[in-house]
Amino acid sequence: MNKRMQGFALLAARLAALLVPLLWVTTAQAQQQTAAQVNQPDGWNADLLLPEPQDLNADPSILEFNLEAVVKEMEILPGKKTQVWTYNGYLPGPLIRLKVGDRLIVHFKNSLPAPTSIHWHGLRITNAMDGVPGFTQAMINPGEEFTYDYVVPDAGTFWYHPHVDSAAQVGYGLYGPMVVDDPQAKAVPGDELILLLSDMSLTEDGQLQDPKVGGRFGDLFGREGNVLLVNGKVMPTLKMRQGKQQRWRVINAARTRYYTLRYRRSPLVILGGQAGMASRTRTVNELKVVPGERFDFVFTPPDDPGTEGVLKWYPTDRGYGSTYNRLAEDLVRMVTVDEPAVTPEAVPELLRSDIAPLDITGAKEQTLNLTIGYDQNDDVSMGINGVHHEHAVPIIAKVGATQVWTVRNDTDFSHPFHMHGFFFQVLDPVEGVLEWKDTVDVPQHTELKLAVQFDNRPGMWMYHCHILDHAEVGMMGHLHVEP
Ligand SMILES: [Cu+2]
Repeated sequence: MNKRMQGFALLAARLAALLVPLLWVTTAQAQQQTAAQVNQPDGWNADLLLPEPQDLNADPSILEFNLEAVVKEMEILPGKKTQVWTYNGYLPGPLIRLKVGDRLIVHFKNSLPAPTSIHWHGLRITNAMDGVPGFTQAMINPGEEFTYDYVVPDAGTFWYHPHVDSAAQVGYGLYGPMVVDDPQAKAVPGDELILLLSDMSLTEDGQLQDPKVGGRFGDLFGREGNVLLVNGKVMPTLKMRQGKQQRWRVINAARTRYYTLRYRRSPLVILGGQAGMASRTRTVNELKVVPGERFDFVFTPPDDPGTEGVLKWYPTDRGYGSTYNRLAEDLVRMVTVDEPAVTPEAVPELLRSDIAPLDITGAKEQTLNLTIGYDQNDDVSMGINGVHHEHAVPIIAKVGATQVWTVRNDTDFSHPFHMHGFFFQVLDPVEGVLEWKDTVDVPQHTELKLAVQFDNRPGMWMYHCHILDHAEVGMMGHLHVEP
């Protein structure tokens, strides 16, 4: 081979070295499947599945079942026995799954050593079914029964829990998820995964901690459990495939704990959550979920095949001392199976067109100051406009009226504001996305304006801080909707 030929051969070899991987990459891309073409990995959600109740009613539009609140011994910490307060012996309680317009009949029995009730968080149901003893029903004493019977008017992710001694009872394990589907809702990619987040305060030997532990400081700061649970488990495993989307419905059922969720800063496409879908999607890399709040979003697994990670709880600034000296804590073991990555499907941007801003022309205005003080015994006493809920004078609203509530928080702690029975719109919403909510965070030293229209469900309704320790020491008010 002469010198010139050698030169050609070298050039050809270099070109080939450049082109072959290029061609290979192009072919590999052409061969990559889309998320729609593959299933989730086998047993992907096995560790996170929630039990569903046994339907006693043959009518497909009625779900009727027995629900018993009962103490059950469980192993939360390895090798330790805990007397958990449960619904039907499950932690969390059974998943209630309905369609818009379905009727729910729950034959509830209290087999606990204390009185209780069930509040159906976020549902726009009749006042008599709202589960607040002294206002909407009588207390359900140990051994007594009560039937909850109502029609579910709205789609969304909801949950249920006691409205009696709630900081203690929710802390002991009484909560369960509810999902109401709308068959007309916009189709979005992703297989559904319900993640009910909670925490529990346990002693080293696995006993439930005294719900008033920490005394005055516990009341003020709110009590965060030392054991983090996802669907009642410590560090469950989730399997996923890179690029194969999952639709997560996250519910914060903790008494006090705020959750900041992120996973390698991968985008979370928020669909809404509380009262079904929002008007359109918005995308975040990090999501704050406050007590009582729910989010519905599309998660795209970002990890390489055959690798593992951990979904963590990150400290959230909810006021004085809430992030100081605190580290991230583990929530879910995230296993990406060793199967080729797939190309994610597109998520539609517009989700629903039936939400318009409420007309607030001439709406009556109310100002609610969330307040913290001390009583004559020097115990923490919280309230609204300086009034403890035991002395609260109801806000009055006529059926059909629209009001604008300014919720002002001049305290050093954030307060998640929850209204029973009605949805509101936050005026000046995040990124202009319109959605219906029943729970929203009011960070320390800020205020929010909410518009709410009172439809024809008269009665006495509660609104309160969903840090349950705060509600217990008075941060709750009453709303009387008059016919
Ligand atoms: Cu609060």
